[in-house]
Amino acid sequence: MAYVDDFPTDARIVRWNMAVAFLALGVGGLFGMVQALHRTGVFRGFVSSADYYTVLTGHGVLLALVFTTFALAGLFTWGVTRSLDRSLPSPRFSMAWFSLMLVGAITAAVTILGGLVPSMPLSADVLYTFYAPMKAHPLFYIGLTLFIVGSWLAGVDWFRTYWHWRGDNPDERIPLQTFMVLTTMLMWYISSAGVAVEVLFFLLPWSLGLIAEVDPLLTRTLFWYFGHPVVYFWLMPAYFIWYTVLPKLSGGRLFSDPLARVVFVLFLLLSTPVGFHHQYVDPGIPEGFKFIAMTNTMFLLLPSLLTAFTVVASIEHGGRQRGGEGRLGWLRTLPWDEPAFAGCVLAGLMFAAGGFSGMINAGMNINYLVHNTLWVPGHFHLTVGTASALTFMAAGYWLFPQITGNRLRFRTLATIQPYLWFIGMTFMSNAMHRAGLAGIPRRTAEPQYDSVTFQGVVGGVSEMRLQIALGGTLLFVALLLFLIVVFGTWLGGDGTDSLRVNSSIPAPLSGPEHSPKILDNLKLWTAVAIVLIVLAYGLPLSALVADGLFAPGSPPI
Ligand code: HAS
Ligand code: HEM
Ligand code: CU
Repeated sequence: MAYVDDFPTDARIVRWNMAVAFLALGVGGLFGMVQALHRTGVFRGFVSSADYYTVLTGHGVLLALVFTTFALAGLFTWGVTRSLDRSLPSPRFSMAWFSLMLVGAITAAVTILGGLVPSMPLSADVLYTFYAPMKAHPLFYIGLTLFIVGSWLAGVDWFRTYWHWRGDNPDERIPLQTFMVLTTMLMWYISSAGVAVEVLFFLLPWSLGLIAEVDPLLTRTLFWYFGHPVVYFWLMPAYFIWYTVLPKLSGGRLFSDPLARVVFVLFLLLSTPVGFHHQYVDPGIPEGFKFIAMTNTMFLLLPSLLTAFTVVASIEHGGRQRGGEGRLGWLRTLPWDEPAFAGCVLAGLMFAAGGFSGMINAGMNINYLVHNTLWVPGHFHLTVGTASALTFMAAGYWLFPQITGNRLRFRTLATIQPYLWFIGMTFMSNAMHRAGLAGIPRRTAEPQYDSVTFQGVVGGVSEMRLQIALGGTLLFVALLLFLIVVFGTWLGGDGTDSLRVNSSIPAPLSGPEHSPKILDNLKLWTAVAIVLIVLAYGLPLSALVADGLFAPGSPPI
């Protein structure tokens, strides 16, 4: 039986969330290609340089916020119901949070894109980081608020399902997928409180004209308090797939369930007290607290390094189960023509590179070299733009047959798609990193460098820009292939093929019984997380507000 037969109402929630996610991905990806072409200096016909920032805001918001969160909501709904083997308690409540998120996302998107239509009084050219001093139309902040409240309610839905299950199973360990969902959501509640305060107490009243000024440094600090953990909100659903689905796709089992739990607990503890690593160049924040953030960031590498070990060990186990031998021979027996597998593994490979550029970002001194250059988009197109995005697409290949009851269509397109994405991203991200080292800024429609000539291109700035444009175009083509496959599967099938999907997930090699029960004590970990945040943020934040909540600047501590 496929998931859609066992959980028809939940399958609908999963389908709708995934569909919205992938539509946002399509539109956002188109904007991305426009940006990549515009920045060559040659292919500028699509938007004017003034409109570039509207498009860039649309790209960031639709991809980094809308696509990721809806994909997470789809995957987590599937994971909770599957692993607890029970439906979400109330379909109406589930539709309510989904609708709230959707209305919020559409409101924000319309406000941004309204900026492209001169006769519309809307605009929100504030980029996806939206801190002051840039100001958007109030509707943008209202849309964001609805969206975030919707995501909170989604978490309530998953927690409620878990509590019902707990009532029937008082002594059992939390199933791994649900454990991952709950820890991720706890981290989300703690961190998104920062952005909620920023929007509700400062940006929205300011945009409505209720207060005259805000402290830009305070809004930036509140944003980055949220802005680092949000990157793990994008990553943890990808890890959720790498830990619980990828081993099976490889032909084996998860190497260690306890290690996976440790990783998610570490993310809950350490994701938030690191936000200052986005503010190394901000004046008004004492160096010592930046240093603490750097140290915490280096500790935060640990869960990802543990993941690299556990996930690769699980894949190796799969390869050996399939008959692979020798030190590297197991690599050859892996199912490279299976799009869900290839997508996850290629995403993992790119993430290894993205992780290394992240370590470079995190060093306080070397950050001064790369900050605000194209190096940074190079970094995050490997992380959120591939580790998360390509994994969500790969999960789509595996899940759409299960949530629609239809066999995957256009298999050949699906098979080449992850490779095309990988090649496109190799061009784009590598060139972005190089361009950043050459000092080319990010977030500009007018990078002040020589315009492209087709002679003498190799080795210079022009070559990097061309590679970005070439990579961006390949990525967009890959995106179109993906959309054809998933929407073709959903809309083009007749629902008779569901039995062709083997959706079972085998037990891990080392199960939860090999770990202490304290790992499942979510209250304890949440309390420790809050203590760490108070230590990292207490003093600098109190100094920022000491001279008045709305006054710019701060006295020295
Ligand atoms: Fe980052 C800026 C530091 C991870 C996203 N980051 C950004 C921005 C975004 C972003 C969007 O310290 C820009 C924000 C803006 O607009 O200004 N980042 C880090 C560090 C990590 C890191 C230390 N970032 C992420 C993830 C993201 C993300 C994850 C999204 C999903 N980042 C920074 C810093 C900045 C920054 C500074 C500020 C820069 C500036 O100056 O503005 C670490 O978490 C990375 C750890 C990762 C690893 C890699 C482990 C490898 C694995 C691969 C396993 C392999 C497999 C394949 C499965 C250590 C897990 C197997 C294959 C076989 C064939 C077997
Ligand atoms: C920024 C291209 C996919 C997230 C950019 C920029 C380019 C670009 C050229 C830099 C613009 C600038 O700094 O002036 C593309 C292309 C894509 C793609 C061609 C694929 C078709 C993605 C995906 C995500 C993503 C899948 C996330 C899931 C972002 C974010 C920014 C960005 C957050 C920063 C926006 C800002 O600075 O405010 N993209 N991108 N992109 N991209 Fe992408
Ligand atoms: Cu960060």
